[in-house]
Amino acid sequence: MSDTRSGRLLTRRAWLLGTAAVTLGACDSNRPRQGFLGAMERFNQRFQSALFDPERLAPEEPAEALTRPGAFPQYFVSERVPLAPAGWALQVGGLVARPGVLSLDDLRMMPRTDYRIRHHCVEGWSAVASWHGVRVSELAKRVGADPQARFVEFRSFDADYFSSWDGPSAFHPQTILAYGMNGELLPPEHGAPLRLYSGVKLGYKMVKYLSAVNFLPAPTGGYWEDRGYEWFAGV
Ligand SMILES: Nc1nc2c(c(=O)[nH]1)N[C@H]1C(S)=C(S)[C@@H](COP(=O)(O)O)O[C@H]1N2
Ligand SMILES: [Mo]
Repeated sequence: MSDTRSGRLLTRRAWLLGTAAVTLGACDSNRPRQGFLGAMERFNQRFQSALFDPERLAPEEPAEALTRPGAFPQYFVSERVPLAPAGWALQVGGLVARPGVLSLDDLRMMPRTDYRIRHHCVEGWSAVASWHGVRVSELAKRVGADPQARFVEFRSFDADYFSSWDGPSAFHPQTILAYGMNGELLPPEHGAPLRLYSGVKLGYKMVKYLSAVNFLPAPTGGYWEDRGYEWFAGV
């Protein structure tokens, strides 16, 4: 999704939401958290969390299914491709025994996970790429995340884009901090130097251009989530 098109997107999403959407004004994106729709959203979140199976894997796609180079859509809320600040490192904090910063090399020395899966954007498109990186669960181990930290927040240097996740989805074996795409270094258009990727969430939950990961006792919303989009957003 791109910010300039959010009005149209919310309208389209409003149709998808059906009657509940009547109160979801495209220009009044804070409303959905209140009243009836807010209650529905909380019910829906609990329902989806309860149904979530942490063992279920998104299917691997065959090599032939790869979206051809250049055809994988690119989204960022900034006007131009966000470029990592000089001396970039990932800040890790929250309820952890060892807060601090990790360089890309630190992350690349950790166990690597690879997969080729399908991406699902709420706008209706999908595409296939292979991704590699380090599991969020590995990062949690490395920094000594407290079991009380049942949520993980991912922040970026792309404007104020961020998202917070439920623990079971964040610690799923297919949820990674990706530094590679299609066998190469992650390109700037797709979130360099580091992005979140996963088989269990819709596109907007997978924060690109990561700057920080925080292990938290409560959720903090997100860029699109705060504009009326579903918080759980499982695929
Ligand atoms: N920082 C940041 N992360 C983001 C977005 C964004 O605008 N900024 N867009 C999200 C959306 S809506 C999707 S579908 C995917 C798109 O990833 P891609 O650009 O690699 O296709 O990134 C997600 N992560
Ligand atoms: Mo998206």
